[in-house]
Amino acid sequence: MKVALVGLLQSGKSTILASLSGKAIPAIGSTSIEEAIVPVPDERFDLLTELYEPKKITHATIDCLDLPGFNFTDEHGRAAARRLISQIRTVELLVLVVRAFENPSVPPYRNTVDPARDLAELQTELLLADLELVTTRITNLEKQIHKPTKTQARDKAELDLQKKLAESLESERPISSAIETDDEREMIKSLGFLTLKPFVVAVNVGEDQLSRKFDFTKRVVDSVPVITICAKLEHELSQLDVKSRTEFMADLGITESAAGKFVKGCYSALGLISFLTVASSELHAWPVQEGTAAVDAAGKIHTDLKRGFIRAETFSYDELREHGSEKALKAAGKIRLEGKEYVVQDGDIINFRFNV
Ligand SMILES: Nc1nc2c(ncn2[C@@H]2O[C@H](COP(=O)(O)OP(=O)(O)OP(=O)(O)O)[C@@H](O)[C@H]2O)c(=O)[nH]1
Ligand SMILES: [Mg+2]
Repeated sequence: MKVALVGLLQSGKSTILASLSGKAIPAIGSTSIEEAIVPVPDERFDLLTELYEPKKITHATIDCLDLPGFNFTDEHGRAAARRLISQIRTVELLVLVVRAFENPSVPPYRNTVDPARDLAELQTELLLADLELVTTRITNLEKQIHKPTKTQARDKAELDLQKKLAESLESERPISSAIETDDEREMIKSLGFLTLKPFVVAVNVGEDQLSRKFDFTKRVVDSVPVITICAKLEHELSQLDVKSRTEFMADLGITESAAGKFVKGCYSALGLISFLTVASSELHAWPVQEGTAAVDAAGKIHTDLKRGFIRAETFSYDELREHGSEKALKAAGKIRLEGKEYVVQDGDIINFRFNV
């Protein structure tokens, strides 16, 4: 899964990512896109490791792009931002990072710290970037439809759709709100519209604002996850050993790590859940779309498992914890043999039986 951290100048993107990935923070003013892998923390791994003593543990991972901050206050900055934006059209999810922290040594964007305004500006710029793409596409299609090509009917349909999208963007509504059918979605899939992508808002708060709540209802709908992270603090925490970190977090009243919040936000925006396997002495977490059938989940692991799928031997993590061991679960009749169509649930522990 690929996500991009985008935000205005010095909103704390690189510090957030460094605290999640352990990678060093790139120098301020860096103009290149950095990439870092964030391991997905899974609290279920602790008990499973204790019970199964796996030789290998494989976390799911999120591939994160860290973009240089956008600066829309002058032409040079706008051009640079446009170039960067064109490079993130293939990511699946955007994390919009906005600054809420005060720091006298880091001058704020447009001279004041205002996360709601910054979020609005970011969203408007994403809309404008999409509008530019739609406009170009309309110009091309208008020429194209006069040629008697095989795709003429399709091109005409797409032209109508692009005009509808232009209208939506011009009235400041994202493409996601204008798409009505799967067919429409399919028609524009390859263009990578930014305002069609799911997104998460990450508010970078100061050390003294850890429990501050933000209301962005005018800018985002309820289903958009809003997470708050204190990048500076989290980065300091990430440098500590596990014991000191746990103590420190307890002292500060932090109940969930930044990585936990970040990953939950991304999974929720993308509609992902994870199932687990403990086969061949390897503990492995697998992210899948909510609603995935067992046979397709098997295919995530290997095509052979999908092709030769017989049954999914399944139990839930919660029941395992409750009963204490797989043996006790078996005795209680809690291990199910599910078929191809079974809808995989978050925390299912699955052993696929297959035959090829
Ligand atoms: N006080 C405080 N300072 C922070 C926080 N997060 C980031 N900073 C500081 O803000 C500056 C910018 O942080 P970065 O993480 O480099 O921000 P960025 O968004 O990656 O910056 P660009 O890529 O240059 O746009 C650094 O000096 C950080 O130390 C925070 O939560 N609190
Ligand atoms: Mg940066």
